Amino acid sequence: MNAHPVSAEDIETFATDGVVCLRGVIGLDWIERLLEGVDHTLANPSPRGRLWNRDEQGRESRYDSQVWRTRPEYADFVHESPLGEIAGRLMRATRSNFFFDAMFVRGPGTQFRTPFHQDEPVWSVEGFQTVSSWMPLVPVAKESALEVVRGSHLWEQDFRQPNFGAMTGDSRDDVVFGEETVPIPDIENNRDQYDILSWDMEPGDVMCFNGRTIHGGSGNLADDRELKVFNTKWLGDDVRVVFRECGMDPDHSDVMSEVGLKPGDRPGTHLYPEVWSLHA
Ligand SMILES: O=C(O)CCC(=O)C(=O)O
Repeated sequence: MNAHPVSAEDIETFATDGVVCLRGVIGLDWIERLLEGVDHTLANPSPRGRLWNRDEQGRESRYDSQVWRTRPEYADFVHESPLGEIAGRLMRATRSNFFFDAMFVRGPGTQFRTPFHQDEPVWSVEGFQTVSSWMPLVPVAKESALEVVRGSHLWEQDFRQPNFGAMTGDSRDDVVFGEETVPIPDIENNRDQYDILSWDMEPGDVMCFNGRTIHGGSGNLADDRELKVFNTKWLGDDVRVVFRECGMDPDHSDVMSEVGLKPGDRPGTHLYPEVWSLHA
């Protein structure tokens, strides 16, 4: 048994592939509490709640974020679950700060898939040591799970990311890259040219990926399957605040400024708490 919740092999896989799927690292008591939280949030969306998609049959894909500041089960999970340490060790960081949460909920049979994209280029921070931990709260089949392009976190080209503001119709999410930027490759229509990974996952499993790893998908659900995902995002030593002219998703520039964080600062304060430290 490992002394730590991740093995040396997991850490190496995360470094080379930009993703690792960890099995059974989150206790089912956490999953039960988070499911209660998600049901509550669905009925009472936060100001960051969005409808991502509603298809002709009325099947919906919903998103919410920063819910950890609305209910204790989420806040407890951020502070007390093993994920802060898991992320810190995967990043080979000396400390791990919580960044934000994102929940993704799709009704039974929903086909809608998230377009392939990278996260870090649209965040209000920049840096290589980041972890996005995609954690299904219900069983999900490989063909309906999030997909990632193996090794894409190491690609040096900066890409024009899809504008999720256009998808939600909400200008607060707008990120509009200049026409001079290089569009992200059309992975969906050229799948055989990419090394795409996804896994059958059970509650308790977590897919951890670098914020620069290209990812997309989910959806494509069987008629009797819904999908509820709670994702937490984590930051390591080299991450700094940045306010991007193209826009940010989610845009934290106002709340960061309110607590005195400015470009170049390492994220901290009660908004981005340090949850794990190698030397603690
Ligand atoms: O689950 C999804 O549909 C999208 C997930 C995603 O983009 C993320 O976790 O950053």
